Amino acid sequence: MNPYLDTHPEVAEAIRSGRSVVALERTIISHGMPYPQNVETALRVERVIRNNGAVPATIAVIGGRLKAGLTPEEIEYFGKKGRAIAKASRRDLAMLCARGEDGATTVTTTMIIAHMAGIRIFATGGIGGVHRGAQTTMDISADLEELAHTPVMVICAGAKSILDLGLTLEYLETHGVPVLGYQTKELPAFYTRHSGFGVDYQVNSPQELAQALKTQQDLGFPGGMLVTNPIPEEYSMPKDVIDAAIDQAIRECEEQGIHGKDTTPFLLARVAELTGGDSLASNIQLVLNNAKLAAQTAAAYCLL
Ligand code: PSU
Ligand code: MN
Repeated sequence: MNPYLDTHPEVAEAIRSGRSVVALERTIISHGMPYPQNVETALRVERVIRNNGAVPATIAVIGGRLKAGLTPEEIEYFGKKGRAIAKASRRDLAMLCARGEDGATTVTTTMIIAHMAGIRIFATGGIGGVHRGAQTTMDISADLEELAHTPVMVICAGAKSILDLGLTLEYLETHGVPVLGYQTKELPAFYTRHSGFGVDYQVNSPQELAQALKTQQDLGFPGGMLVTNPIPEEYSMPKDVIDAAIDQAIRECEEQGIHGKDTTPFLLARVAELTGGDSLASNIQLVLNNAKLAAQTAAAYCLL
């Protein structure tokens, strides 16, 4: 067992007894929404996981400890601190542990901690990818590299077109990460169901997803799988509204000279501000939708 890992007793017991567990990303609480809505949403996502037969393991770094599963008090603590808690990617984990600090995990670090704890399936909102203009900035999210190396299935709503979606797919192909579309052949773009890009395979049931994961593991492949689950039709946003907000946010990002680890949080916050409450409501709905599919897939995995 990793000396820096604290697995919540309920999560540890579920893993020991072969019950289904779903990991959740802390950024959903810290960086996506204001308090107290972030805490309410985090607890609601955990309830959806439970209602679909799995145990939730929300992941974070608290006081230099890698947490797989949080208590309601810890979720409250994180929600209150909000953006004051630093975004923690792979390169940050050793320093946070060494200094005993807090960190809000990204997709990358959630995958790392989930894998340490023995959790195979993880539900989130959107993943990082190849940024527009990466030809010169070399800004490519560590999420893609982690998907290539760490055997966790990530269930998301696709990627936002703050990224270059075409290059993101190319990168995943080069690194051998299968991109699966849940009941769709088209890569969803988070707020909208459409991107114009195709996925590698359409998969139609949680059972099929569970079988795909099991097979990849039986083959001894080291990496993960990316499942893209389109936002439910009734919550999807008009593509032109989102595209206009994203274009403006990217312009402002360039004008203000924002770069490095601050780029993604800046773009996400700006798009949310520009589109107001609509995008927040959509965001919550797609996370709930992904949590449900992840729990159903985890339950199906346990039966294999
Ligand atoms: N994209 C989204 N929502 C998110 C993120 C990206 O649509 O919440 C967050 C995730 O935590 C993701 C991280 O892992 O940003 C990627 O950051 P970067 O591009 O700096 O690697
Ligand atoms: Mn980056």
